[in-house]
Amino acid sequence: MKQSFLLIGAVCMVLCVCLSSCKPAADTGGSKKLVVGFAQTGAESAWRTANTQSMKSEAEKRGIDLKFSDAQGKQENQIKALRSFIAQGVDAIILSPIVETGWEPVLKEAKKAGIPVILSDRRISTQDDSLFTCFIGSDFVEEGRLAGRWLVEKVNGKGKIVEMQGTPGSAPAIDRQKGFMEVIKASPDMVVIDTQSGDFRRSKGKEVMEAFLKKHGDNIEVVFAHNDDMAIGAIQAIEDAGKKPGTDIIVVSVDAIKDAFTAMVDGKLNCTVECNPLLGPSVFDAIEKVLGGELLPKYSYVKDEVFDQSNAKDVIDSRQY
Ligand code: GYE
Repeated sequence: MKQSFLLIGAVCMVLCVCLSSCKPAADTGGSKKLVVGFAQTGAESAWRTANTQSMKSEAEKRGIDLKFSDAQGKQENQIKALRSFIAQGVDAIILSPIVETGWEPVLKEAKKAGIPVILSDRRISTQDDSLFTCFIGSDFVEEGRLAGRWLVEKVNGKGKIVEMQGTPGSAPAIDRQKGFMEVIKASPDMVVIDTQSGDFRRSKGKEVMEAFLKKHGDNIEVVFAHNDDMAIGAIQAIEDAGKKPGTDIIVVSVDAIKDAFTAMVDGKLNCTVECNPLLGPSVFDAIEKVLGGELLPKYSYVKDEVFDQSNAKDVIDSRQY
């Protein structure tokens, strides 16, 4: 009798410990759904559309209630979204920060509320790393280096370059420029003759390229665009000016979206450095682990590849975005 009481007691204890420590993440059995807020930057590029899609479909697959907010390119909208997620008491927050700075106050509020914040895609600049749980995305400095290395080899260390930057103050714009400059500086005959932001948008890329062509004319030998959408806009402007993109002007960019592969197969884009937007699976893995009490590495980087006209045809059909 005494023994069976002890046994029942032990079973109860195990059950209680499990019920109190197993967070809803492990609870896929249909009781409480995990609620996650996602503060997305906007819909500025094909990369972004693929990223949103990856997050949404992965949440659906896992039965997670995803509260999605599109900030339409404005940091103030992202901050508002974060405050609303905190007020709703979500289990976790995913933030793709538009710019690097200005996040401390709202992240302190999330920390105080005990809500883990996963930075996805873009990092922030802060002295206090405890304000976010972890970062998952690409190494943008390395992407800039890869673009630079490919270009130096292509033009034999000599070329007049115009640079099309992404959103001012954003991690990918800052870091891709940094990595690219680091590499080309070693070749004194590689010169960036002008630089402008095209905000990661196709239409802006076209406008900026039109202005570059007006100002510098035949002097432009290379376009380095911080993303494919701007490069594709630039390609249109180059064609409108009666020149051959990919031949008269070398075009290099980042992201490796499907349209970039089409442009490479058509001979209009020379090279793209991959930046994988399909972050849904790793971000939700991280969330489930964090809510289950696991410690994660602070920074996890996705591995990216370089594609150019020599291999574009072989891989175009296998591209997922
Ligand atoms: O390269 C660009 C998008 O943050 C990596 O944002 C992302 C960048 C991507 O708009 O196309």
